[in-house]
Amino acid sequence: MERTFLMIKPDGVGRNLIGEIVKRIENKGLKIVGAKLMTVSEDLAKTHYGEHSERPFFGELVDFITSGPVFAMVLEGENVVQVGRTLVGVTNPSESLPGTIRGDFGLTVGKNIIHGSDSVESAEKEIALWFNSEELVDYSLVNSTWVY
Ligand code: FUP
Repeated sequence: MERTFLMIKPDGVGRNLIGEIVKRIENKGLKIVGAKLMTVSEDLAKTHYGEHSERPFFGELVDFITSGPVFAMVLEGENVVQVGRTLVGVTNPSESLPGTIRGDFGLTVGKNIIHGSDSVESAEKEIALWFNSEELVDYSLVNSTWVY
């Protein structure tokens, strides 16, 4: 089964949006197989956003993501990378449609509430970067017959 990585950023955690976002994930029928509240080291932030290291906003991005706790999650489900991105919305919250997490709760690109892996390949890399294998739980949902 496909897996993806989602991370509620310091603005989402600081605005008490963990429950609201987890509710949307559960309502959609996705399975949370790992989750943790954590602070992000500068090293982890720089590795996670490595592809943006030459961009002018990189310093601010690293400062922001290390500024307070994040809520990191691994989700499992059919086509979950794409479904996760659909729930999250597009990068700029001002262009993200109502009904998406960024569209409903965000205003500026620098503080866009949540991260979601953008491909199966980056999901695999990000899960390995953020979670140890023993932090990921293998179990069945009660309603899995209906969801899958
Ligand atoms: P996304 O995959 O939607 O998170 O978007 P990107 O990987 O393109 O960008 C990663 C993060 O960089 C965004 F969440 C916010 C930040 N960013 C800016 O601050 N300014 C920009 O112009 C683009 C991205």
